[in-house]
Amino acid sequence: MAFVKTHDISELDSGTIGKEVVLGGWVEDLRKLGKMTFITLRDVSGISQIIVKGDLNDNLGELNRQSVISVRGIVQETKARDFDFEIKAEEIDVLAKAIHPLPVDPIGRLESNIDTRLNHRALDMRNQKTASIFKLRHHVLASLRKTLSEKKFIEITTPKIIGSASEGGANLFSLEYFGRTAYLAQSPQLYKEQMTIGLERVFEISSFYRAENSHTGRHLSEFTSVDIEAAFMDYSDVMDVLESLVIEVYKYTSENCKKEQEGMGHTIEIPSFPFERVTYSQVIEELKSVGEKVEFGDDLLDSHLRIVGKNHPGFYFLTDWPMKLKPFYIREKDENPELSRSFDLQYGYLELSSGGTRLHDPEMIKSRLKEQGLDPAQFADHLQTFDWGMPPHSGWGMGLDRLMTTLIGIDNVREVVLYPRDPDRLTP
Ligand code: AMO
Repeated sequence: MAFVKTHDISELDSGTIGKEVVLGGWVEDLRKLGKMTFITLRDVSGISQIIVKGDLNDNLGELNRQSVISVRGIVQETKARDFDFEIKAEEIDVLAKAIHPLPVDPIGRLESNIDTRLNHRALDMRNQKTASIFKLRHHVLASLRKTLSEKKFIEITTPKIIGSASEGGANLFSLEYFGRTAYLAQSPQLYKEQMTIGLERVFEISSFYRAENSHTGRHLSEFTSVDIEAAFMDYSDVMDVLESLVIEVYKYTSENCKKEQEGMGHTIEIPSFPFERVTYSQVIEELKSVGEKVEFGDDLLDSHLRIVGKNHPGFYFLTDWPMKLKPFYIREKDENPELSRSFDLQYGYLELSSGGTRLHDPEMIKSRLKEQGLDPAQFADHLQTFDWGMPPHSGWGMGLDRLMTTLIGIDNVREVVLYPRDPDRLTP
């Protein structure tokens, strides 16, 4: 049984004509014309036509769509429209048979709803639209890592099992940990801040966990966060980093992911920049001017953000939020301590990222913790690091899954996550 490939389909070129190759993949289509069989073979890189004359081997009669085969044969030119080359088969091995009916149609001719597709995600991945999304995601991650490395950020991996909350007490998943209670990390917030002591600029791309009972297209219980933290930077500096990172992701994928865009049926458009910077106070005035009952200090509801998103389409920063709406680690503005040095990056109504300048006076952090009903004693490990020469620092966290939806022009993060976890979904 030959199952080790000599080539991926995309590697066939004029130089391989007349040569013997071994390909492997899935039977996407199968047509018999007299004594000839025409197979469309798909592998991760593309499709090829296989021409089989007569019965090459005994089990070929049982061959059906989506079974896995390996083909040994000679590459030749083709007149068929959909293929660059074809293979004159000399040997075909059926490596695994697909059992029909399959729960979703991997060709996508029969559309399945998202729940059915997620319940059979591995098979859904043979659908070119789905596969293109995850290939794109791979390139997005590569682009983010490349740009952040060029900006001298060091990639770190912080613990996901933690002893106390990093973002305050709400939305924490707890678990039994050798007789104690532990939690799943909501973000790398405290660790990434601590790492600025030695590494100055750090980033992390990892899964984080929120026990939010939200049933929307943008909330998951397990999401991928891109986080940075940088010493000697203010919030406007890390906004610049974020803006150039987002623009670079769009440019990189628009140029390097042509096949993926074709597969998704979506063209990636590079957004205009610099992104607008709108203050929270400006937005409150905008909302009041259209009759919304909202005052300085109120959090912006989804309905508010939909109005604001219409006024500021595309990417924009929403800056200078009231301190009372911000987590304990965010620093106030010197000229107006009611306001914070903070921002969200918005895409229309969608919040993609939030961040800001951090407090770096431990006494201030303690009093902010108390104000927010949190116990400073629970944060002792973190607070002691501020006595070891903590530099002023700023950072942000961005939802990778949400960023992906903006690139693709869709509104459900479940499309871009392999096996999404939400209040209703824990399997597969
Ligand atoms: P925040 O809680 O705003 O900030 O989260 C940052 C970004 O993470 C994404 N996000 C989510 N994505 C999907 N499902 C969720 N349940 C979910 N929750 C958050 C969003 C959001 O903008 N420590 C701070 C960041 C910082 O200041 O560095 C934090 O976690 O895109």
